[in-house]
Amino acid sequence: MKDKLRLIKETALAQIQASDMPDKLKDVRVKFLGKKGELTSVLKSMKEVAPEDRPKVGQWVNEAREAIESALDARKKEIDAAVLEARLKAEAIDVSLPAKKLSIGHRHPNTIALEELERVFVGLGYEVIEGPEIELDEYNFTKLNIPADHPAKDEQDTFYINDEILLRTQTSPVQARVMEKGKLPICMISPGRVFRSDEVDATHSPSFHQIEGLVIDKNISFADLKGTLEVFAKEMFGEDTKTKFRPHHFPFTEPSAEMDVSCFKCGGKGCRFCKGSGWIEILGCGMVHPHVLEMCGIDANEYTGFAFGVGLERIALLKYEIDDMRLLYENDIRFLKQF
Ligand code: 2NM
Repeated sequence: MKDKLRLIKETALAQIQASDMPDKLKDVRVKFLGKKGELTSVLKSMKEVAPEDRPKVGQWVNEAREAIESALDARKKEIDAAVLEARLKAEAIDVSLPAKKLSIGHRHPNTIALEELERVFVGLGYEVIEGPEIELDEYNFTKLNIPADHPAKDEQDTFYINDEILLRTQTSPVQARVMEKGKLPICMISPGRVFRSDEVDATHSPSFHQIEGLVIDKNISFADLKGTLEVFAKEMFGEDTKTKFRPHHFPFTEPSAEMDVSCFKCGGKGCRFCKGSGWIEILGCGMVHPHVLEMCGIDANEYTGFAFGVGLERIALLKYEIDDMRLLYENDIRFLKQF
């Protein structure tokens, strides 16, 4: 019996030493000390031992168990230490490696141009007011003196959701809504996304951005319009910029005009940039049509006003000398970062 126990103990100790992972060690523990383990089976066979020998044999079994247990504990400590060591090695941080660069993006040229333009008009006392991109036909067209048979209302030009609802083709419905509220005077710009059913090319997109301005008060004249837009042109394109107003037609203004600025590339002499003319077309404007004032609940005998509309992309393309509008929508950071 003594020999058998010694053999068990020595086998166990050898297997403990040979274990190099916590799982293997656990298997050894089960194999020798578990319920069906080898040492336990010796205890179970105690009835075959003569009664007077039992205390002695019991003591041997206990000694063997204690030896195996303390060997298991010692080996476990060694294995845990080795596993930890290996993990620390594997997870070591090389503090000399360069840090990952944080990419913080860049303001879009549209945004830069918009903020510049807002800075000018907010400086002149204008409020910035936004409104819905999905509009009623009534606000987008009717109240702006665009009658049912006007070509701008053609399905070719406008995205209709149904007979009454559409994607706004301009931001003037925002201004119609403000006029209708009846709080006067009004001095506002409304920037935002507008939609027209256009084919994509270098100068067209079905979705682009506009900034429209509106001033309404007593005694507002075309002189106020000219003076205001002249200040805007100089602030936006440089102190030496000249302006020119050409007669035009818009349904919501009368009289109406388009404003050109002297070419900021050649100073007006004529170059490739201004296609030899020395002038660059910038915006549309005019005195708000009395029909529009009346349809929006303003007494046209007492109040007058001017309005203007600027295409944001057009300004951004000009200012940053970009020759294709599609570049503005590709969101390529290498392109956007240049401005
Ligand atoms: C333009 C040109 C001329 C305009 C008119 C109005 C309103 F609401 F007062 F009728 N807002 N914007 C206007 C006038 C817009 O864009 C080229």
